[in-house]
Amino acid sequence: MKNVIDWIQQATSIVVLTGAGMSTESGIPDFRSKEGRWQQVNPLTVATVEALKSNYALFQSFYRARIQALVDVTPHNGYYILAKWQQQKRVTHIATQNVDRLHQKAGATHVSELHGNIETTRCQSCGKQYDDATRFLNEARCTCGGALRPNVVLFGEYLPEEAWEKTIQAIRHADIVFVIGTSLSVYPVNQLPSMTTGKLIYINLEPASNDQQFDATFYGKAGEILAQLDE
Ligand code: BV8
Ligand code: ZN
Repeated sequence: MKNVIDWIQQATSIVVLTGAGMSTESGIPDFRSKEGRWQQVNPLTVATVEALKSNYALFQSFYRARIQALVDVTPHNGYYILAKWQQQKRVTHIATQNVDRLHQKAGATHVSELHGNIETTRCQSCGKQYDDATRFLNEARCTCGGALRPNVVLFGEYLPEEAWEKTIQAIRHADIVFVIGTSLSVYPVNQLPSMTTGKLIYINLEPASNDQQFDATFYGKAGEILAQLDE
């Protein structure tokens, strides 16, 4: 712990990469833990373009429930610590696989949303963008008649290019990369940690199969460990 606090104090460019485990302390379940979403539902039946096309009602109800569950959710203290480090210019880049926008709600700016977000919507047919989810929740159809969908990256889809490129650049130039609350099982984000020449730090409730690459590992709750590091 003390070593890592020294590294943080000396660093000039810290990059943060988060996953669903960063949001469980705010009450949002993750995907692959015991209580994770993918224990109840097979992602291929709800989070693919094939799912959208073959069973739109199921696709819509899956995402509707997640959008509605976000209404009363607020960021926990760990999110505020990361936003503060960003304001202090210690953190130079935040990238997330989460679609919940909790980093932004805690005051972080310029967050690279590698898997998109669930608050905005687009048309699967014409690509028209809607800046909230109202029309997706109520009418489900675009003005063109096409099916609406959240602006998330479904399995089999490409990641948003700008967010991806910016994150790679930031990671290459980082002194420290924090990887927080992710099982590192989803490609291509799981390729990012190995791209740094800086120190690599992992904060997660449990070990991951590919965590030998880290210079320091903290197994526990992200909010609690970030509070200890923020001394
Ligand atoms: C792509 C948005 C190029 C939507 C998500 C076979 C078939 C089909 C596809 C593939 C295949 N094999 C490989 C693939 C590629 C696939 C992939 O990697 N699949 C894996 C799962 C096998 N990847 C893709 O399809 C990607 N695109 O490859 O494009 C391409 C294109 C065409 C053809 C070929 C190639 C796109 C992936 C994006 C998918 N969309 N999200 C939505 O949210 O509905 S990803 C999905 O996993 C989740 O949604 C989440 O965003 C993401 C990452 O998960 P994690 O964040 O890591 O969450 P997880 O639950 O796994 O882990 C949480 C961890 O936190 C746990 O370890 C837990 O212990 C810990 N934790 C819990 N609480 C705490 C905590 N830690 C600390 N503190 C706590 N309090
Ligand atoms: Zn349309």
